[in-house]
Amino acid sequence: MRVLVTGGAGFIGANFVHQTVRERPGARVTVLDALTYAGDRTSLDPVADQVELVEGSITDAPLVDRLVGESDLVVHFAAESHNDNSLNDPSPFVQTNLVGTFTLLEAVRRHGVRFHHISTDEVYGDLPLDTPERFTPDTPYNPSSPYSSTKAGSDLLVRAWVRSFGVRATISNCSNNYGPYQHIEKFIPRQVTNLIDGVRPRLYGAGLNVRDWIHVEDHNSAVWAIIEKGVIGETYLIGADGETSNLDVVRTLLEIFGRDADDYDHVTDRPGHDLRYAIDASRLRTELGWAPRYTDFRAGLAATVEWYRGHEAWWRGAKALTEARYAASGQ
Ligand code: NAD
Ligand code: TDX
Repeated sequence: MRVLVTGGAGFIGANFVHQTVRERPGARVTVLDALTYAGDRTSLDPVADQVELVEGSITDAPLVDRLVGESDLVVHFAAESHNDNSLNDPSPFVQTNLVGTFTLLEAVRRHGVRFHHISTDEVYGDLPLDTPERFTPDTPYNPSSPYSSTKAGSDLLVRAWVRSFGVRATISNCSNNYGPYQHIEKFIPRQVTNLIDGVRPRLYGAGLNVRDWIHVEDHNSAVWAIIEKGVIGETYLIGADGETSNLDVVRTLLEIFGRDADDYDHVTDRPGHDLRYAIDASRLRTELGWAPRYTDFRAGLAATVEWYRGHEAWWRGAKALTEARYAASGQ
């Protein structure tokens, strides 16, 4: 099977390519990635001789048409993915997340190619802190940020292309991922690399916001379950019952690093900061028989810390610039 992976030099996409090469020897993988600040070709080094990397944008219609025409399946990870960046400059989010997804949909429509769209639980907005309520595929869309609204728009484009044009597509909306190769602008790798540098972790606001953490390997095994067993036109929520407050994440990291439990700082909160995300993934478990393997969050965090300790060359070059950008926003 010829698989085109968009955004395969980013965090989740690169881990997806590694997992696919490892577990599906029959798959021939091509990556289409614009290698923005968030993409890194070295993330594909471990599989470089088994994967073709095409540097280019998903908004480049002729390039997309050619690559889609040579594929049996498109798995679409490429996106502008960081909420804080979307608050500073929404423009690339509209281009990549909306126009890029539209460009891919038109190509899979022309060529009749199977499409899987990777999306986020943030399309549903947020939940109160103190309820048992969780997101389901029936939760109304209510995105908060330029990032989540462009992801919501991209999901709706996929749904319309399925209904109006018969495109063979599925959608997954996943909760917060952690693991190797995540850009150090994101919460967990930012604090891990701060702690490696002896810098105190930085919590937005009071740190009470809750995220539903899932290991990236579990996200990607769920994506394959949907590709292989999912129903065309359906939306699947991916989550692993990992609800944790940001403060508790920081406390666990401090404990892993042998630092004092109060060794962190509160910084300026994110405007419009979503309070809580929580996924009900029962459909994925009951209908598709999927289950997560990384159920011990502390062990997963400790392994992630070890990965960043062992791969300083991968992240060091971006650290000063990333922190300078945060400093400009008081974060
Ligand atoms: P990332 O920012 O680490 O990687 C994005 C990749 O897309 C990068 O390699 C970048 O170079 C590439 N890219 C950006 N614009 C492009 C363009 N115009 N053309 C081609 N490539 C382009 O993001 P990630 O965290 O790996 O997220 C991947 C996908 O998963 C996104 O669609 C995101 O919305 C979704 N998602 C992420 C999370 C999470 O916790 N990180 C959770 C749920 C869903
Ligand atoms: O330094 C920080 N301090 C802090 O308290 C940073 C960078 C973040 N935070 C908070 C904000 C959030 O409550 O930590 C939480 C996680 O922040 P991010 O890593 O920026 O993730 P989030 O905004 O929740 O979005 C992530 O999960 C859903 C991904 O970036 C999205 O791509 C995905 O769709």
